[in-house]
Order: sequence, then C-alpha cells, then structure tokens
Amino acid sequence: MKNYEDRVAVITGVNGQDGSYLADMLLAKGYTVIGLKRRTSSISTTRIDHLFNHPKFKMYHFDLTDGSAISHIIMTHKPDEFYNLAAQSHVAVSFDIPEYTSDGIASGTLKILEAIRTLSPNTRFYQASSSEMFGDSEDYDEKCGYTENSIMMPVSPYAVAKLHAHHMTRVYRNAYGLHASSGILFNHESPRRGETFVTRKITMAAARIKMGLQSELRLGNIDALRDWGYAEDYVEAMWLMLQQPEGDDYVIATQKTHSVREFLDAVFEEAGLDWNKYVVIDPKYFRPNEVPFLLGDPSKAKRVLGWKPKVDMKLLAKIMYKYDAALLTKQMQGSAPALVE
Ligand code: NAP
Ligand code: G4F
Repeated sequence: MKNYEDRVAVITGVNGQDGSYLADMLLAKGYTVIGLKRRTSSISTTRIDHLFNHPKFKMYHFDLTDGSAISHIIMTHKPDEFYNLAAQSHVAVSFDIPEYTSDGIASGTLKILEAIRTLSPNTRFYQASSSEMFGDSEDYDEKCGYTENSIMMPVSPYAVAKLHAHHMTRVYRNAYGLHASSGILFNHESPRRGETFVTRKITMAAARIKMGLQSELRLGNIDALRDWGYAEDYVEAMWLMLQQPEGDDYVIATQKTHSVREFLDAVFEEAGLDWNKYVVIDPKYFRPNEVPFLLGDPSKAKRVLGWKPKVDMKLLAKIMYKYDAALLTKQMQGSAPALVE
C-alpha cells in the first residue's frame, strides 16, 4: 500500500455532510482529494469553503446521472480510493421524485462500478449504503438490532435504490474481484447536517425559539425510533473499510435507539424550554410509508475494523444545539461564521 501522501481519493458529494468531513479527514492524513459536486444555481459549498486554498484539494463538477463525466474522472485520476457519497438523500423527497432518486443512486452507482472495473480495477470503492434499506423488516434481535445479514424490506423509493446499489457493489466484488465495500450506516448527524433532516430542523428551531425568532415547530411522526450517531465518527469507519485486505459489508451504528420525542427532550432541555409548548404535528410531514424503528448492531465493525462510536444521542443533541445557538447569535450580530466548527 502507498504512503498516505501518495494516495489520491475521489469523493462524490464532497459538499454534503459526510463528504465534507471525509475530505477534512483525508487531507489531514496527507491524501490528495478530488471532490466531485453537482452544479447548482446557488452556491452550495459552505461546508467545504475552508478547503479551496488547500494545495491537495481539487474540485470538479459531475453528476451521478452523467456516465461520461464519471468515466472521465476515473480514467484521468485512477484514484486509489473512491468514496461514493452523492445521492438525493432525503427519504420523504424520494416519494416525490422517485425516478431521479433511482437514476442517481441505483444507475449512478452502477456507472461508477463499471468505470472502475473497465478503467481502474485497482481502485478501492466505498458505497454509502443505508439503514433505511432494512425498512420494516422484522429480522432483528430486539436488544442487538439489525446486522449485515438481516433481511432487508425497503419501504421508500430511496431505500429501494440504495438496496440496488448495495447489491451491485457486492456483485462487482464477487464477480470481478473489485475491492468494493458497503457501509450500512445508520442515521448520523452533526452541525453540518442538512437543515431539512429532523435533528437539524429541531436544533435550529430550538435556537430560534430561544431567541424569540420562531414560535412553533411543525413536525411529522415524532414516535419514529432512530439509531443516531455522530457524522465525524462515521466517516472514519468508511476509511477503515478501504484499509482492509478485502472489501466487505459493515453495519455502522451506536446500538442505541431513541424516538424523535426523546431527541426533542434532549435539545429543548439544553435550551431550557418545554417543547410541548411549541411543537405542532403537521400531517404534511407524514410519509406515505414510514420506517418505524432502526437499531444497528456494529459488532462486526468493532471486531474487524476496531471501530466504535464515540458520541451518544444526548451529547449529539448538545453539540448540535450549541452550534446552532452560537451560529444564530453571530448571524444576529452580522458576523456569521462559516458552517464548519
Ligand atoms: P447529504 O448531506 O444530503 O449530501 C449528499 C450529496 O450528494 C450532496 O453533495 C448533494 O449535492 C449530492 N448529490 C445529490 N444528488 C446528486 C446528483 N444527482 N449528482 C451528484 N451529486 C448529487 O448526505 P449525507 O448525509 O452527507 O450522506 C452521504 C451519503 O450517505 C448519501 O449517499 C446518503 O444517502 C448516505 N447515507 C446517509 C446517512 C445519514 O444519516 N447521513 C445514513 C446512511 C446513508 P447538493 O448539495 O447539490 O444537493
Ligand atoms: O431526519 P430524517 O428525515 O431521516 P431518515 O428519514 O431516517 O433518513 C436519514 O437517515 C437514513 C439512514 O437511516 C439515510 F439513509 C437518509 O439519507 C437520511 O440521512 O427523519 C427521521 C425520522 C423519520 O421517521 C421522519 O418521519 O423523523 C421523522 N420526522 C418527523 N418529523 C421528520 C419530521 N423528518 C423530517 N425530515 N422532517 C420532519 O419534520
């Protein structure tokens, strides 16, 4: 294996939550990072603005639906590691735009795998698989949760597309001997989390309510249970997977599950407020199908990768609330910091 300083890594979706943390981590190790982002009419680089002057960071435009752009990148850079993190990643939105979600996640991942197979077969590949793939499967142990071998019963277009990409990654590993791994990551959050996911929506709203800028918070199903971890911990697991002798599948989770209600409790307690006074249940946020419960068993990742989660839900809620409260204070003073802590 090459020294880290000589390695080149490609990250799709580099401007997303996980892409930005992974880029920070790989650059700190000495890698050259090729970050890929799709073109948007408004600037969407807040999470990576701090990287643009880094001598080993380069950014190019691409799109998961554009096979020739993907092939060109792989042919030109022949990267040592390729992390496929790009996706239309919002589950509820996937019911509105199922074809686009599927084209990007399912067909897009296949385009990348084919390009690696034909143009750069020594490239190690990471696929961002998701706990959402378990859907409403009952194939789990109540204490330990879902494993890599649990039956998957996806209930959203997003999850079906992710399952296609997940199986395709395994097929390319077994059929062609590619070093291809899937991380089955359970929900992971941070101050860089997108503002429409429930945790960030709650921490931002609590900060605004505390400062008198908002009077209600409209949410959907607050009884849903999720296994929430911290994004910075989880990108380390992605990297560890690509350092193993062979590709494989790994569950990455905290093995603790909490309801959205409990997350509300933790955040509003931090803010010194009672969420019951502000939360309004709005059917607009109910989904046509819902994943009621997620709990992951990361035993294999602990055993093989030596990985374990460091941040629990309460600490996560505290970190995110404190960040959003500080950000809002700075914004009100007219000096908002960049979205990196
Ligand atoms: P995120 O913040 O939503 O980032 C997704 C990235 O993909 C963004 O850079 C987005 O660009 C880009 N993207 C979307 N559609 C694209 C397209 N057609 N072509 C190219 N790029 C496109 O998601 P994340 O939380 O970092 O998650 C990273 C990956 O892990 C995703 O694949 C997600 O599905 C998966 N995952 C996430 C979690 C979680 O809890 N965070 C758990 C399991 C799996 P824009 O900024 O322009 O939208
Ligand atoms: O924060 P969420 O939108 O995350 P969800 O649907 O679990 O998906 C996230 O985690 C997946 C891993 O399991 C990733 F693959 C996926 O890309 C994404 O990162 O919703 C969490 C729960 C759901 O049960 C939802 O119905 O919160 C519930 N919820 C209640 N009110 C809400 C809201 N979710 C959102 N986004 N907005 C609400 O107002």
